[in-house]
Amino acid sequence: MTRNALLNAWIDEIQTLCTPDDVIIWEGTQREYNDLANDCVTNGKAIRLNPNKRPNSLLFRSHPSDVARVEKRTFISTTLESDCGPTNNWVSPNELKPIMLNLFKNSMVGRTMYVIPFSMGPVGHKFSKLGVEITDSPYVVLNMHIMTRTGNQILDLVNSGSEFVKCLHSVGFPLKPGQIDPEWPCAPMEEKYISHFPEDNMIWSYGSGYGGNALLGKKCFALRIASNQARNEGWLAEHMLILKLTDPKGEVNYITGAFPSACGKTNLAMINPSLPGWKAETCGDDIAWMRVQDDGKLYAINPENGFFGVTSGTCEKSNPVALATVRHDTIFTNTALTDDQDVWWEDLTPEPPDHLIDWHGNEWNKGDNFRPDHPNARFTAPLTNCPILAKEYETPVPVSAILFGGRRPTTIPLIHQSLNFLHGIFVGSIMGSQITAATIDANIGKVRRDPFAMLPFIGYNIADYVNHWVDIYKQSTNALLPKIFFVNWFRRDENNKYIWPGFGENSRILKWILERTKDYANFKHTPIGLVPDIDRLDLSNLNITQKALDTLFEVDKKAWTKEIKLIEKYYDEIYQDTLPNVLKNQLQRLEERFDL
Ligand code: GTP
Ligand code: SPV
Ligand code: MN
Repeated sequence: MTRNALLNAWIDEIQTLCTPDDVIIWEGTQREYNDLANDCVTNGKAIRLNPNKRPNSLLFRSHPSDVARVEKRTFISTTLESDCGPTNNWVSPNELKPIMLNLFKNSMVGRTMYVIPFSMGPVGHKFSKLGVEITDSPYVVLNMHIMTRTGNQILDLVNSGSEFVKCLHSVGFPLKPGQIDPEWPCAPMEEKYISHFPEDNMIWSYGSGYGGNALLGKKCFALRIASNQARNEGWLAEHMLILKLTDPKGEVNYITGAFPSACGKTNLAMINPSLPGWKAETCGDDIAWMRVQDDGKLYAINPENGFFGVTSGTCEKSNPVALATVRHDTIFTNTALTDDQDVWWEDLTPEPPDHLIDWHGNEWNKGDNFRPDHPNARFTAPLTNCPILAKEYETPVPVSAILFGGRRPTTIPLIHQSLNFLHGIFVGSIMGSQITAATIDANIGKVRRDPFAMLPFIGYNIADYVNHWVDIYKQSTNALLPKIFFVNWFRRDENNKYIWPGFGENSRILKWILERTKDYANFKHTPIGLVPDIDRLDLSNLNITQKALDTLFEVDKKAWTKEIKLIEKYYDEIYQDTLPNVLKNQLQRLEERFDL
C-alpha cells in the first residue's frame, strides 16, 4: 500500500467493491511496461510488431462495438441539472452512483486491478494536476504510461498530501472461473457509463476500453474535470494543439488551435511547412491548459505526455513527422497488419499491400470492398518520440494567436480573423463541423455545432463556459491577449474534392496569421471579419486556380444569411434564456454588418 491514508482508504474501498484477484501499484518504470506488454502478447491481447521494422511496438484490436468515444453514454453528474447544462447528459449523483456501484460490484473478478498515480502536466509544476486511475485494463495501463507522467514520483507527491482526482475504470467484464477472456473485453453499449462528478473531483468509467472513454487522464480529466477546476481557479482547459513557429528571421511565436476531434490538430501540431525558411515545432497536439500571467499574456502548456493520434490519412507526404514519431515504442489500435508483422492504414501508401489482416483479425485482399483499418484507428506514442518536439514543451508559452476551425464543406472561408477577443469568443461559439469517426454516431459527415471544439468536453453549463471566456478576457486586454482566427482546411468543390491542399501548405495561412498579429495591412474587411488580401498571401510555387481562390475566400451574403438564421435557431435551442450577453451583442452586430 501507499503512505497516503486517503489513497489507501480509496484503494481498499475499490478493492472491496470490485474484488479483483490482485492489486498492483504502478511504479512507472520501463521494465514494468515491457513486462506488461509481454504479458499482453502472451495472453493474445496484443500482437508484437516486427522488431526490425517497428521496435518495441504493439498492435491491439478492439471489439467492433468499442472503437471510439461514446458521447451518448457520457454523463456530467451534478446535484443541479443547471450546473450540467443543455449540451451534456445529466443524471443526478443520487441516481447515477447506485447504478454504477451495482455495475462495479465484483466487476474485476478474475482480473488484476492496477493503481496508476499520474500527473497531467510536468511533475510538480504549478500548472499541473494529479490523478490516480484504478483500472482492470492492461491496455489502459500501457497507454496511460505513455500519455501521462506516471509512477513513483507522482505517488510521492500524492503521499505528501497533494490533491488528486479519483479516476475509476473497469472494462465491465468480470471473468467466471474458467471463463476465457476475450481479446478485447468490454460491456454492451447500454451498460457503458463515462461519468464525471465534478463536485467530488471524481470520474467513474465503466464498460469501454477505448481511448477517451478509458484513458481517464485525457478527455475526462484534462478537459471535463479540468474545465470545472479552471472555471473555479480562473484559467482555461481547452481542446487545443500548441505549435511553436519560427519565421525565416528567427522570430518565435506560439499558436494554439481548437479543431474538433479528427479535424487536424495533430497534423497542424506536426506541420512540415512548405514555405522555405519556416520552422515548426510541436508543444502539444490535443489539449492546452492556459492562464493569463502577470504580464497580461495568455500562456499555454500541454498537460499530456504522449500522442493519441488518428492514423488514417497519415503518410509521408501529409505528415512525415507523425510517421517518424511512430517508428518505435508505439501502440497501434485497430490498424491493419501486414504479412511482415507491420501496420498499415488507409493512405499510408498510395497502393495497399496485396494482403493484410484487417482490424477484426480477418483476411483482407487487395480489391476487397471494405476497409482493412478502422477510420478511428490510432497510434499512442510518447511526446519524446516526436523529432520536432519543442524544447520548451514542459513550460507554459505565450500565445500569439488562437485558431478555431472545423470541417465545413461550404460557406466558411479558408481563413478569417475576428475583430477582437470578444468577437473571437462569438466565432468560437458558432463553430460547426462535420461529425467524424472519433465518436460513435450514426450521423458521421453531418455538420453539427461544436462550440470551441469543446461540445463533448465542457464539463459544465455551456452558458457559464462562454461567460468564463469573457472573465478571462477581463483578466487582460485585447492588445495583450492572442488574436483569434477561424480556419477551414476542408472546403469542398462541386465534385466533393477538397479545394485547399492543406497540411504543409497551411504554413501559408500561418504566415498571414502571424503578420496579422503584427498589424500588417494584408487584409480586406468583410462582415464576418478580416480575410486575406489575396495579393498579400504567400502563394509562391503553389499550383492553385483563380476559381479555387475565389471560392476559398468568398463571403457569400446569401449563404451567410442562411447561416445566421441557423445560428439564431441554435442559440434559441441551446441557451434559451441563458444566452450570454456577449453572444447576443455579437450576433446583433454581425447582422448589422450584413445589413440584415
Ligand atoms: P483528435 O485526435 O481526434 O482530436 O483529432 P485531430 O484534431 O488531432 O485530427 P488529426 O490531425 O489527427 O486529423 C484528422 C484527419 O484529418 C486525418 O485523416 C488527417 O489526415 C486529416 N487532416 C488533417 N489536416 C488536414 C488538412 O490540412 N487538410 C486535409 N484535407 N485533411 C487534413
Ligand atoms: C478526440 O476524440 O478528440 C480524441 C480521441 O482526441 S479520444 O482520446 O478518444 O477522445
Ligand atoms: Mn482530441
